[in-house]
Amino acid sequence: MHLGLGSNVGERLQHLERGVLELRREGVHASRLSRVWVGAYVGTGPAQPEYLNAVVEAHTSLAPLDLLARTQSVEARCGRPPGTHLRPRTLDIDILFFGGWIIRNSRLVVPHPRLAARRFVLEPLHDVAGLENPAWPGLAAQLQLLRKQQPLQVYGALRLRPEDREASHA
Ligand code: PH2
Ligand code: MG
Ligand code: MG
Repeated sequence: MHLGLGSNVGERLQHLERGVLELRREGVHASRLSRVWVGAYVGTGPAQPEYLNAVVEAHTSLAPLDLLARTQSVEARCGRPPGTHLRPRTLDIDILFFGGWIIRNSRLVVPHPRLAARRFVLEPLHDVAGLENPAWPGLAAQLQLLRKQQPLQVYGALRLRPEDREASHA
């Protein structure tokens, strides 16, 4: 499964790192970490500070809705109050893919419905996974297009000690 992490408030890199560690305490084990990317807020509404984004490839025995509940409790523990959807936040964790599953219910839609419109998702996803997923064909071509439209740069790496993770992108 693949999770997208984003932060645009406070110590952004630390929030992403804490997210990876807290996820593991919830039974969500990162096996690959993307590089950390930096770019302007993408979306409508009032302007927002610049984001750091990363993608984690992880394994878990949790069912999708249980995984969603755990990601939300990690967001809360990392300082994100409820009701900050579409607002600046210390930590956002989105379920991008759950293997090749297609899930649509009132609480969860997977693959993440906006992932193909966001370079800040596809670029780090490409770091950890390549872009071929049966649940969403055509992402490699889509990334080529977004590279001309949405500026994004490599910011650095998640500073997790080797014993803090099971494997890494590097
Ligand atoms: N998340 C959003 C909306 N816009 N823009 C960037 N650059 N990074 C994000 O993580 C992001 C966004 C909604 O969650
Ligand atoms: Mg999001
Ligand atoms: Mg979210």
